[in-house]
Amino acid sequence: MAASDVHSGDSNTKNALSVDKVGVDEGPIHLVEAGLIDQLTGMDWKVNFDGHHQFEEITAEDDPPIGKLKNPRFVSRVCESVAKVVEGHAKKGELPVTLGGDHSLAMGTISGTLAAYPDACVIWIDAHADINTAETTDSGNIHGMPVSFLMGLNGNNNIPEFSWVKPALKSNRIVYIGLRDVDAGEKRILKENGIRAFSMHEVDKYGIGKVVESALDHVNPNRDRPIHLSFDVDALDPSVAPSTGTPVRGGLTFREGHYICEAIWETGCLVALDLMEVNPSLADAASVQQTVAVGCSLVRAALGETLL
Ligand code: NNH
Ligand code: MN
Ligand code: MN
Ligand code: MN
Repeated sequence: MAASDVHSGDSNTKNALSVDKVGVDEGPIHLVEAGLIDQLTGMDWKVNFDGHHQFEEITAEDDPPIGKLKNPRFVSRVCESVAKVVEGHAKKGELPVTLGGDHSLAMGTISGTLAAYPDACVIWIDAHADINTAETTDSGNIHGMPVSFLMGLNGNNNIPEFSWVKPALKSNRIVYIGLRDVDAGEKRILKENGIRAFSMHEVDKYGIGKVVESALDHVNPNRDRPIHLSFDVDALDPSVAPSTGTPVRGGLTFREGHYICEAIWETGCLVALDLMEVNPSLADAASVQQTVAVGCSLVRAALGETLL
């Protein structure tokens, strides 16, 4: 098996401006402490663990909102450095696994993947579409916006702090599975750009097998394009993955989540993986342990662990 590269990062400050998300930076530490690296090594992966990327924090006074965007300089700086790290590993033929941290990091990871593999497609597993723009966002949380930056929907990214983000992701190269909490502005953006999304309604109606097949047919009809899988654990039902910042009921079952990972692995096209939004600070110890165990298990499934 080729080398995989595991690293973790987080783009949330612990300052007062981000109290709503404090703790998500602990997620990667828990995943690693639960033994993820050894588990992958046991599956015959040669794992290069980069360690937990540390970033110089920018204080709240030095990072006031830009428009509605919270912690914009810090988030941008972290994502830009993650983009370089992912690009570097991908160009060496390694498979970067990024543990978050909040989902704004995908702005970095997907930028890195597309720099190494310009024809890559993205499979985004989430309760949310994360495609708000600087204009449509209500929360100002950049983790609700990474796709809009990757697609160049913010007036061609004319917010200077984010000008490094190349609008490299085309609307027909991303597909969503698991959506059930999509803001009104996001619904409009999805429609206007003709972006294919399989909500929980389609999962119920067709079953996960058919949904994954249709999603792949859309972004990767010949199964020859590199795939970046960005998995937000809040796609899973809160009964399966409770320790996350914005749980939404009616989510994917344990098996549906794993099936997605297994089916994408089976294509042989996976080139990068994100596991995001594990937040150990938001629940009791048993819920944290359960969520961390599911997170590790999803990563193993996406990297080829078989049931038989
Ligand atoms: N749509 C909301 C926002 O933009 C919530 C996004 N929250 C997420 N996304 N956890 O995955 O703030
Ligand atoms: Mn790395
Ligand atoms: Mn997300
Ligand atoms: Mn989400």
